[in-house]
Amino acid sequence: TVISSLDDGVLKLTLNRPDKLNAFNEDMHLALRRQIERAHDDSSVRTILLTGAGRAFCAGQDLGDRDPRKSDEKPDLGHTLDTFYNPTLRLIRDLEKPVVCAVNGVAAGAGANIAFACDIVFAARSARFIQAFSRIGLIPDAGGSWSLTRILGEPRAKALALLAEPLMAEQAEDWGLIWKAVEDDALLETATAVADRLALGPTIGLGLTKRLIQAAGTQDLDTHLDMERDCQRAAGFTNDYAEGVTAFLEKRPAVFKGE
Ligand code: LHQ
Repeated sequence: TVISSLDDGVLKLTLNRPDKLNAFNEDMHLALRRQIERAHDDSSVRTILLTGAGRAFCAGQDLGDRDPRKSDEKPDLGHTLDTFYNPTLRLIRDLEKPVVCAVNGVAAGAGANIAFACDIVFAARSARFIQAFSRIGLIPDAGGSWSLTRILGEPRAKALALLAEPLMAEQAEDWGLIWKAVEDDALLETATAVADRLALGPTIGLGLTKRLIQAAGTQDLDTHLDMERDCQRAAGFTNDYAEGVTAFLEKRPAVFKGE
């Protein structure tokens, strides 16, 4: 359900249930989580590139997986979030390596919000994002009610969530929800080039940068300046910093090893 390949430090993960528009069943949840855990543990992984097979990125939860009509008991969706979505969301945010997302087609429900949790998001011009939850009586999960509000502010977050209207890739770029909308046939090439570049970067410094930017929204400047000090201290101890400065002084490109 998830195709993985590791090339030159880029762990490419392709959600692969194309006839269900890559909707999540338990198998795909666990496969994706295993791969992100691997990225945490394996120093040869220096960047993740996440995309979808076929015409969609991801249609969110597989709504046919457990049909609520077929059970007498009401489903506990809080348990589903605790067991499947939230661990993955936390893993993506906590991974101190860049996660690039190439949204190749429609991203609906949790599928959209997983994309918004990634660090650098490209989308095909024809892709659309849908907060489909309100169509079926649910709330925006997978961090959506948090990230949409933080990125867009209440008026746009509320309209997207309450109306569940599709948001086209270009509009998502204009609103700052994603990094760039690109021509459909250039999507994978563009996202791969960026992932390749990041995988050759000073991984520890990039990871600390990600940590700082994520923390900035929730702490005051005083606390944050202390955190910058600590992170810069750690960055200054890396071999990549020594290499970066040496390469600059020698007027040659730096060769970072991610250590
Ligand atoms: C699907 C799905 C799908 C199954 C397309 N499931 N088959 C968390 C906690 C626990 C439970 C609940 O959920 C959550 C988080 C969530 O993500 S809730 C939101 C779940 N997602 C949705 O509500 C989106 C449902 N899908 C759609 O609205 C449309 O399929 C979109 C707008 C994504 C695409 O529309 P179209 O391009 O017109 O394609 P389609 O609707 O014809 O879909 C193609 C096939 O994929 C079709 O199957 P079929 O056998 O008829 O060819 C769909 O049934 C299947 N599919 N999404 N989520």
